[in-house]
Amino acid sequence: MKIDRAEVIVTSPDRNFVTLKITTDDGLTGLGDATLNGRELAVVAYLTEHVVPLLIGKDPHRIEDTWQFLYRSAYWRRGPVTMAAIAAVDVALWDIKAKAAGMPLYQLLGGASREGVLAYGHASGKDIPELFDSIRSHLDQGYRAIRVQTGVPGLKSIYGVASNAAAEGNTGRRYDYDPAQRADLPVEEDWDTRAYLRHLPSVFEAVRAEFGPELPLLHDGHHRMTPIQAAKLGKSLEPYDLFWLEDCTPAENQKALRLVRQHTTTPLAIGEVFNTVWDYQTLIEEQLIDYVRSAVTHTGGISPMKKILDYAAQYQIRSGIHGPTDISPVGMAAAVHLDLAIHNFGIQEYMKHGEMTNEVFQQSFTFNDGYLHPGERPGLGVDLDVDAAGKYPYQTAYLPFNRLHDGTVHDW
Ligand code: EZ4
Ligand code: CO
Repeated sequence: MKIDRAEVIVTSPDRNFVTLKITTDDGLTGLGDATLNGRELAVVAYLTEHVVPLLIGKDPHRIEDTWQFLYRSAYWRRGPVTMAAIAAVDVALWDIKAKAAGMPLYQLLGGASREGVLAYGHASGKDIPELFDSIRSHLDQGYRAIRVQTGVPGLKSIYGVASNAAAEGNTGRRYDYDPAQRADLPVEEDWDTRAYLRHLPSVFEAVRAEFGPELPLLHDGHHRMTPIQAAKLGKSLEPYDLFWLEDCTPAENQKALRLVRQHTTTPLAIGEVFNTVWDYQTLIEEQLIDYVRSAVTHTGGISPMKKILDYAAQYQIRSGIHGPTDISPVGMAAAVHLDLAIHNFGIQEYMKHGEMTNEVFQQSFTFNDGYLHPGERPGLGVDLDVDAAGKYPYQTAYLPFNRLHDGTVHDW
């Protein structure tokens, strides 16, 4: 079997997605997600200009060799653009191999280690009543684990709070709230860490009082704190028994987590912006985190994710694979197959995609009673309708950014 062609499909149903489709000479197709939110076209160029020409005529079964060749022959290693491009190839080749074997992909990764994959959803509100409504609506949808984000008094617009998100871009053009933040320029939000640190414990106190001690609750700090601020937050949230506190610091400085860890037993999750095992080396070896947050889509695909998670397992660190809506259904399916197969599964982030996205990507994975399952179709179990994709052309999309009240740019 040989790779006959590889196409890069860009589409924007609800939001932008970049998909690699590899077709073999005997007609098998494989899909890989290459979506890098806000920098989509950089990955498109990397794939079409530099990767696709190298794939034609190659044996699609040689997944590891292809991965090593793309990683090492580039000379310029790592980085989100490179690793998203390699991930798309890796996942598409796993899709082809599993279809050739006539098995769902998780069977090739060792088979099921569980019946289903516990997923968490994103509840949010600008204030406590709105947050409670959102939690109730998630519970009604079947979610059994919930991420909690709220507005902070004094701040206009804040990460993770749907109804509070900036409705106006910097262009003067008005946008209805677009969860994909498709905008011609980045939207400016405001931030004040001290106000956030004062407010958040009272939110979790209210949520525990209303919803009881059992429900797993998560929170995302979105890289905004210094190590000592993160330590303080972890400590002040201990009475509310979080499942995890995510991205408490910008974790490029892995050693900073030593300080956080010394001060709190709140479990820590890090890594959605990481792209190789090297980003985790100190965090895993020194057991400074509890959950690995990488996305299959941004970390070079299923092959390296399996290695990172096997390494983490030696230290009793579990998976918490990134799964916001900017991971396409193809990237989600890859994550869910891996989640089902590995022993050290922790939890899977899952926000439902919109109707237009589901029209473009037909999926076999299911969400029932709080658990995801990849389904039993051979391969990943996702098809892409090229005609439907063509109806939704790419739209410029920048992520928002933060400024402090004195105008200083801050981590978003
Ligand atoms: O902000 O994927 O935990 N989830 C997250 C996400 C990220 C987006 C950025 O593209 O932090 O919502
Ligand atoms: Co996050």
